Amino acid sequence: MANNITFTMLKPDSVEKGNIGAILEKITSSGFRIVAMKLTQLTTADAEAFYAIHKDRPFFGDLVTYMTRGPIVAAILEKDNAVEDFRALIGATNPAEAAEGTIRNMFADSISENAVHGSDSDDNAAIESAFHFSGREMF
Ligand code: IDP
Ligand code: MG
Repeated sequence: MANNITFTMLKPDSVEKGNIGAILEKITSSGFRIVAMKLTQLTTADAEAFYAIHKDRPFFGDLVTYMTRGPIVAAILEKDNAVEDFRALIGATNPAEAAEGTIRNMFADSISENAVHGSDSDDNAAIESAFHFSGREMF
């Protein structure tokens, strides 16, 4: 797939805190076009599959509990160099290390509850987009 799409989730803490609008504004004003978007909730099986790469990490159980405890906003975003530019926009996994003005710096509370997901490669952007959306939900 071309290097112009990435996949994001506004995680349950962002929805709970009423930050959907503010985070989407930051994303679109940074030049990302919304290709697909929905409010949805992960099942335990969904979260375990989505984060399967982390299944042996000590935080895996807490991660699945966190990611399934309430609705999320899932979206596909388009921009040149989307994966790398979006990772720069969200900042480091640990918000304490995220640069000033990044989404995690502004909206995240901790390394575990860090507001947003961003794909880490073009391959994963394609896999994660297909996990959440059918072709007819993409515009
Ligand atoms: P990323 O979201 O920045 O790509 P990953 O290392 O892929 O970070 O981890 C996936 C998610 O798992 C993180 O966004 C965070 O919610 C959680 N996580 C990562 N590392 C830790 C940790 O050390 N403690 C608790 N939760 C963590
Ligand atoms: Mg990751």
